[in-house]
Amino acid sequence: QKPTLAVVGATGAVGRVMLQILSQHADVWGEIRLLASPHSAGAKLAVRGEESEVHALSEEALEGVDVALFDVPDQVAAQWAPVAVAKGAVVVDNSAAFRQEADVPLVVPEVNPHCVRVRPRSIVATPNCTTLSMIVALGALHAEFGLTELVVSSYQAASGAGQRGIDTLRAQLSLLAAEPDAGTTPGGVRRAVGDDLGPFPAPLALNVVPWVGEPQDGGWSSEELKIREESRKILGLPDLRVTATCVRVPVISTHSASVHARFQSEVTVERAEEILATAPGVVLFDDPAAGDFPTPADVVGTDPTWVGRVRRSMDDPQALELFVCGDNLRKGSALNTVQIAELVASEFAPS
Ligand code: 11C
Repeated sequence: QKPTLAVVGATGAVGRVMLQILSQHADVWGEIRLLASPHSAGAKLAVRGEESEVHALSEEALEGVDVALFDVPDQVAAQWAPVAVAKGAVVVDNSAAFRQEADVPLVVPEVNPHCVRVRPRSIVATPNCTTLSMIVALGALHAEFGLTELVVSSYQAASGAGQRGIDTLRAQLSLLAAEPDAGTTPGGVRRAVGDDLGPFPAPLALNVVPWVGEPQDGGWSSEELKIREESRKILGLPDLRVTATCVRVPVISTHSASVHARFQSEVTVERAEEILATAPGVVLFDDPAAGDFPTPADVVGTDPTWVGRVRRSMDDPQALELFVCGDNLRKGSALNTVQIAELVASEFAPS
């Protein structure tokens, strides 16, 4: 019998992409049950070509579930993942609630698939979308060269902040379209978009905002610390030097990052490009003279991590500079979660 899957948070921006991916991948599931908060109960969503009703998350609704994908706020995951586990499910959680717990593996199937089998709490965590937009490419380079340091600047899309982030950016863009001079005077963009900034701390349209997440000690943001801690855990490098600056840009979906990666010994662009060109889940797209480099406009809706602008640092033969793009709703969240669930499903022997 094929395992029963629950999608918890099915109506959110990520949940809907999960349903698309489940409809596109080889079908390893029996029942797929859609769950969400009570106010979304009764909605109908398509999965595997059929309309399916969304039910309210409850203990009864988790009865008989073998694998549960969670895409809900941290506090909801912290409350409900243990309930799903108590009902017998393996939980694959896309929130930050469990990522740094020592007895919860943090898994990227192209990098550390073996970790999925060691899950003493029956919870497997999937990383933040910004970590995921670069870690598959970096994992491949690490396997060859041995990573010692990362310096990352992110360019994060509005959809990282969910449907509200997308709606806010679209509303600001339409307000600004009627104010052609708004971007030419101090405060002009702020006046045009008004006081409701949605989930962002500054206007996002016609702007870049050097802040993502919550304030942490030392002036860092929670997003910057997640990149550091998650990269260390996934790569199994607890002392990896990591510095990140996270920036929100007016893109609907697809996070990008500029990455300075330093290795244990000298690197060549030729070898790095061979590795990237053959690494599963990575596309090397790097011919700037021909206009070939990844951009969110081209990458959105695709699964791989796209890498371009590969250069050896001019002042450090042990370091590479890269520009990476990855769709934060696909590999950045929904796809990685589904891939992990499929690894778990492969443990269910056919009867
Ligand atoms: C953003 N990366 O772009 C964040 C969203 O820990 O899963 C995802 C937060 C997380 O705003």
